[in-house]
Amino acid sequence: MARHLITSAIPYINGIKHLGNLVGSQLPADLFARYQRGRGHEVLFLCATDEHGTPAELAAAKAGQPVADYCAEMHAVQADIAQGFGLSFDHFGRSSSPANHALTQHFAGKLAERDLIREVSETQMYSHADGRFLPDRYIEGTCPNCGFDSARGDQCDNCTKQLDPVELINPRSVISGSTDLEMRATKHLYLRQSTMKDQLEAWIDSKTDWPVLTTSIAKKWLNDGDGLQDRGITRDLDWGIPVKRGQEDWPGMEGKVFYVWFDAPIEYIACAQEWVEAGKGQDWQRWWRTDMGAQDVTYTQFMGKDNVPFHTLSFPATILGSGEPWKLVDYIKSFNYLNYDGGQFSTSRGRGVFMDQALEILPADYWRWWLLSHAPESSDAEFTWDNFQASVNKDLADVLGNFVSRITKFCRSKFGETVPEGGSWGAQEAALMAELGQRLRAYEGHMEAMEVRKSAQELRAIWVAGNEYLQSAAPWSTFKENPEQAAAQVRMGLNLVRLYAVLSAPFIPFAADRLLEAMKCDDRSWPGDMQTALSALPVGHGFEVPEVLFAKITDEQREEWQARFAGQRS
Ligand code: B3M
Ligand code: ZN
Repeated sequence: MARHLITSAIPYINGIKHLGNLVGSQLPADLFARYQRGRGHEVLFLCATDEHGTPAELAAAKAGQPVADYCAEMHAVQADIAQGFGLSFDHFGRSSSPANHALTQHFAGKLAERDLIREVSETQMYSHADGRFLPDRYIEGTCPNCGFDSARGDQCDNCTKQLDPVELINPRSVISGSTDLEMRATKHLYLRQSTMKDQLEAWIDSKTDWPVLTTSIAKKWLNDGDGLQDRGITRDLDWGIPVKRGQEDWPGMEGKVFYVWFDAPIEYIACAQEWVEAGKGQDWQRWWRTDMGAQDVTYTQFMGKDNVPFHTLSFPATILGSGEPWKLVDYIKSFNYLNYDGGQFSTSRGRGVFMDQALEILPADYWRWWLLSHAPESSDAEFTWDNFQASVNKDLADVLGNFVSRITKFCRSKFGETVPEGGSWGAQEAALMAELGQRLRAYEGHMEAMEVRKSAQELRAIWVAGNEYLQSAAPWSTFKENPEQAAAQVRMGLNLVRLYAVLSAPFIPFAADRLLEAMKCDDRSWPGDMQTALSALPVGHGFEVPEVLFAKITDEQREEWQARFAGQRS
């Protein structure tokens, strides 16, 4: 049994995420976690809300709430929606947890001991109109790298470059819009990641199996211009983790907090501690400390491409720099963007479908299937309502749903709701099993490699094979001359339903549960040998015809939703 530590990028607390966010991290991470559990491996799958920094402060101010209250409320909202989507986190933590406070301060202390932090007296943007410093997202302007006119102080969303607010051209305050800004003196801590450049580069270079999307972004920031830059890891904000060296105060840093991107990845570790504190598990060190059991853990991270620099450079610099035996990531699966109906999803403009709205109109599995089978892996992808309707109706309703309905209903009408006796399997069944065996190995290969789209295609081909078998075996015709043989064919069909439930569960877990329930079976064991896997439901085993598994999306629905989600979420 292998051990898999899996983390998804932790979503910002500032509101409900859209489907583009979902498919870029949490959903594929869930697919992988469910698959590895299905294979019988030990999995710890962690996610959390990212509660610090300017996104949290700005959103709380907009909601007119104290930021701590806002975060507590939104955490519960996000946890609930995650559950609605079947995201099977072992724990959904909070980056504002006491565990993360302590651990973040611990890392800062270790880095300081090892001379990897320097204090810098610098000037920062101060807004007269707002009476405060404007770090990160409190400031917007034109990107000095690509010219995008709404780059934020900490990062350009267009070209992913990590920025410093003072680098922006034509800067303005996000709070008041004021351009009456002044450079004022303040003191901050910098992580000396430039001194770790060679070490980080050697590490990235050793990851020859990583997606090019991941390594190319890392290499770009390692080698572009003057190479890897030291990063400011503190901010003049009220909300966040107070700057300390371990448990000691840090002279000159009073009233300052750590930068959100310093503490957010540390939450991956703290989340495992929260998981233990919540009574859900024991021994978090076994997953995170290579001196305490984590040496045989495989650690995989999932994220959108804009998060890659922090995970390939800054966080590894923190971990390696500490000199302590923390587990480093083994594989980073990153994603491009999902666009929405001819434009971009936009949280600020309410454009696109958000997670709560998606669940209001259709069951989670419809979304899971479309999103995963169209995951933006090799390039950006686009959601359109036509495409969504076509995929759901064809793949889920016509192929899988129709198969299940035909075979179970036919059995009920001729043999009753039990697996029928008689006849035996011949050449046709042997050919089907050979094809399924081959396709299954391909499916496993793609899932292991986290090739999400290819996995979906293979799964669909597995469903199609069953449909084609049913079509050509045609038990409804066979029955007239040879009811015994028809019984054998029906036995195959019913066992395929169980097999499909097991294989499809990582993609469409709710439908899989309903199928197993209808087949009155809790045997979820992953198939090895096909003959055995397709004999799990023996002669005489009772079942029930399930309710319609997937309803088709009508043209009226499609048009209504397209209009409804064109913009302006209230
Ligand atoms: N919250 C950005 C995002 O949601 C950020 C990820 C943190 S991962 C440690 O895209
Ligand atoms: Zn840019």
